[in-house]
Amino acid sequence: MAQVKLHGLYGSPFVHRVELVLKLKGVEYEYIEEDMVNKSSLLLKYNPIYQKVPVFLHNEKPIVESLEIVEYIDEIWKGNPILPQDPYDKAMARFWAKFIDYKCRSAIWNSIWSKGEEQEKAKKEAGEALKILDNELKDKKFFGGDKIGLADIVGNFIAFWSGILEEMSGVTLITEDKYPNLCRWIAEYLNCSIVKESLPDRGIIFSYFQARYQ
Ligand SMILES: N[C@@H](CCC(=O)N[C@@H](CS)C(=O)NCC(=O)O)C(=O)O
Repeated sequence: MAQVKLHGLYGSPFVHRVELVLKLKGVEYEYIEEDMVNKSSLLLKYNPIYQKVPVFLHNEKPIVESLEIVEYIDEIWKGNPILPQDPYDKAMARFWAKFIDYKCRSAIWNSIWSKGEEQEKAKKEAGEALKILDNELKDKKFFGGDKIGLADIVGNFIAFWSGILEEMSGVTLITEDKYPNLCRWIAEYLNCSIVKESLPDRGIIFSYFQARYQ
């Protein structure tokens, strides 16, 4: 039987991406919680370049970076595919996943954690990116169509972590009146039983960010 291990960190949206895909595909795995203050020698050995989690091991072979891991899992375990077969649709799915990861996530993050002029700039950037996502979802249940796909999994940050950060900081970004399709998507996504099962505890994440914010 294949040996599958995941080095992770409770509450990490990147780790959660991998856990969700493993659950969607019914792959059993061993989970190893890492301590970011005192990184294990195995984490440093498997991910010497970035020294970050998630680190995924398949028969002792390490793979790092959540997007690469998620695509690898999708190729190895074919059931419940998260990427379409058609090359064009696949390219589009990757495009939206990267747009969410690099544009939206960082703009939302900077809107919360920066101050003054920098914060205003980040909020404007986040607003524009979220509008694009809202438009993309106007005729779709999920970014992946009728079922969860790569961009939905990468969007976990918007669906779960953003709301916590907004509430904790008092910075409002995602509202029903501005982004009705995105809000509908958030509700659909969070309502999926497999997503609910694998998300961390909201209260714990809230307290963690609150302590960091003060
Ligand atoms: N681009 C990476 C980001 C992973 C990442 O930032 N992981 C954080 C935990 S949420 C981490 O390991 N941080 C440790 C550090 O920065 O030292 C991915 O997609 O996997």
